[in-house]
Amino acid sequence: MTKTRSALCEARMKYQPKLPVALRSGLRKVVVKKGEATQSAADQDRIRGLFPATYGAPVVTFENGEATNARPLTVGVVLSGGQAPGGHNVISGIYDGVKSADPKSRVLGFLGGPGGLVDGKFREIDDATMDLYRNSGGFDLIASGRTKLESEQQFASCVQVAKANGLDAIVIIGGDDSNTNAAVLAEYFVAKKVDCVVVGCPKTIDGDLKNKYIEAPFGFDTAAKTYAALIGNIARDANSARKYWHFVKLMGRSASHIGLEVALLTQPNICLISEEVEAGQLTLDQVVRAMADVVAARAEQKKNFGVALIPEGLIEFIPEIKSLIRELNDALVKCEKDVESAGRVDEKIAIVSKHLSNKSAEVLSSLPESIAAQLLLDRDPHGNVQVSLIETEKLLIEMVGRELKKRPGFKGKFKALNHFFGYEGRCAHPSNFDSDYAYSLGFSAAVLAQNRLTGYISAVRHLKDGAENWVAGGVPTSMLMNMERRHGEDKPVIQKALVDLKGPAFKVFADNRDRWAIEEAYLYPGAIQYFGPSEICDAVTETLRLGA
Ligand code: FBP
Repeated sequence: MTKTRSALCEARMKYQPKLPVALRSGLRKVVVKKGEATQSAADQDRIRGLFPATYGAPVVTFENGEATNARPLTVGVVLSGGQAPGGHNVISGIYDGVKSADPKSRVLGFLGGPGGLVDGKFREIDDATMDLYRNSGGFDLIASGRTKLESEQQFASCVQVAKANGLDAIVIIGGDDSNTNAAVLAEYFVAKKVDCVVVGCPKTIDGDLKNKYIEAPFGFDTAAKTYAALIGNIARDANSARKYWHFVKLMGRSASHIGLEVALLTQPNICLISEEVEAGQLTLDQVVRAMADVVAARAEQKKNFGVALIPEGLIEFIPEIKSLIRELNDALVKCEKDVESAGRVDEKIAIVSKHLSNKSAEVLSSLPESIAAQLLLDRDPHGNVQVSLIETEKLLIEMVGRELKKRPGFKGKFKALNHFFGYEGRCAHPSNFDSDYAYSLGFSAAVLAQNRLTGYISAVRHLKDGAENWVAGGVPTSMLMNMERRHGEDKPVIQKALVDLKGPAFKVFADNRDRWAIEEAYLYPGAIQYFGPSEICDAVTETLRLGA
């Protein structure tokens, strides 16, 4: 007979995630301590106006004490946006949390993301089902989706669903856009006097959902370590065969946190950091010339090989392309249908260019057709360019190749292979860190639910100090917000945390990259280890370790 589960799946189902001390005795032994009042990341007056009921609430932390409000809770759970390792552990944390308050508590998993909540489609999770998914990767227990909650009809349906199922709380597990959804829904429920709290949990492999209180989203640790394992293997192959350059695009929609973390773990010859490109106002040509300089310098030493990391979001950070995308977002709203119905890419470019400034129209037509076509593709439901579909790694190989041909002094060879690592890491078995952290976030969400704290996002702090020192609590989601232009309109959204160019992680990278460019200083981190010495199995990301 064939197996139904791998040996690792079997073993991971038995792993008991670690919790912060305050949560270890269950919800009946947790009380809430209120801290300082908060304000939004920017645009305070506008955000306060949009979130009158939930704006400015205090940060809360959880401590041991006798809870007087323990009762059976019915909690609805939604997995939203891109997959991230640890999603099932948030659900098991919520499940164990509410059951510790009262075994009659129920957890309903809404199917396929926020759309499942709107449509009232769910599966009730029981012990046997939950046990099968503990510490597993993926979101397949209930699946995810990217529906944006924005219409009155959608909100009214959520009210119906919450009332019909007696929901005490809805937990939305998601990234910046999904937690924005959660905050908007929380505000709507208060306005409509619906007795159901809405809380969020910070998820995204991109690593960009963080602030002073949310030190990292779950999933970043495992995804970065998975890519680092693959890139370490590629670096060793490059160093053995000594004939290929490997250009690797790494997922992470905007910020370059994944690229930076993976660079610290593997020490490649080149790693572009989008935030630095933007800060230096570099043009695409300047980026290409800098890459070609490294290829040429290595070729002088007869090293016609290397590894270059390219963050997925790079294209959006090159100033001229950033302005182009901003203009395109507005322009496409005006001529979407005509662009769609035009057959050839040059026709599409001609149509949209009528709505662009001369400069942006020029930039658009200067790009290879395949890239221009990708920039004209549909935005996701939140108005984001789908950067994972833009083949920046191929564009750069082509442009670096052309640049080297123009250099009479270049006597080396440039044979380059392209890779894109994204989906390879999003559903990996969560590392011990992500298993523990996601479980703790879920448990904290259950505490927020028990204490009727709506409009909050679950937060666990002091992450680099080991679970015994973690501090659990929550922060008002409005605290993370600012106004941004989406689909041609100003919208409240969670501000993305970009790589801090003055931070310690970037400094270590910047201090060492010239040496990494020329030497083969590669580190080979290998696959994530789940069993063995704690310094290997429980290691946090370099980003956290260095305090970035
Ligand atoms: P979230 O922000 O929803 O966590 O998604 C992250 C991400 O993995 C990005 O890194 C990537 O650009 C995007 O999702 C790809 O999503 P999709 O597969 O839906 O196109």
